[in-house]
Amino acid sequence: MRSAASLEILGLLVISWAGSGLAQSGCNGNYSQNYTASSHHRLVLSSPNYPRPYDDLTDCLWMIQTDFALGPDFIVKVTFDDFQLEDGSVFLACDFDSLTFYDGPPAESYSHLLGKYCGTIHPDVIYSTGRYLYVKFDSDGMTTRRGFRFYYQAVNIGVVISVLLCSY
Ligand SMILES: [Ca+2]
Repeated sequence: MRSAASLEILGLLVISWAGSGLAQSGCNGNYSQNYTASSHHRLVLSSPNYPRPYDDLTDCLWMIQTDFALGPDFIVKVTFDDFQLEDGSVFLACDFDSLTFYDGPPAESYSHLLGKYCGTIHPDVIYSTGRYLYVKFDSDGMTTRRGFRFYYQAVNIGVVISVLLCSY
């Protein structure tokens, strides 16, 4: 169980690491990186080692934000391409390995859970409600799988709402 204080510390670490410009080399222990979502093309984010299995005791945290130049009307859209984690769905808790999405903005990111997934069950698409989306990947000390790969891009919220309304 994480306390609010430890989450705040984690948030500060995200901010400091995000500014450090580390190249992505996998997530051994704690690791973080921020990415900018473009409206022109989708970019890919995958688990460490993908498509080879991720390691035990991996703890990754990424921040995805829309390109600031796009302005406030753009949100982050995630589209799953591949998803295979250890299935630890005891009471749907995903206690073993998990991929979790949080809505921004940064200061409140961990209070806005969008979804936590494991096994092979996931939604097709995830949207943030604003410019920021946080992605957390955790694995425990035994049993690994292939991992995940998804695409992310910045999309206009007006277009998203139109599409969602038309789908009903
Ligand atoms: Ca595991």
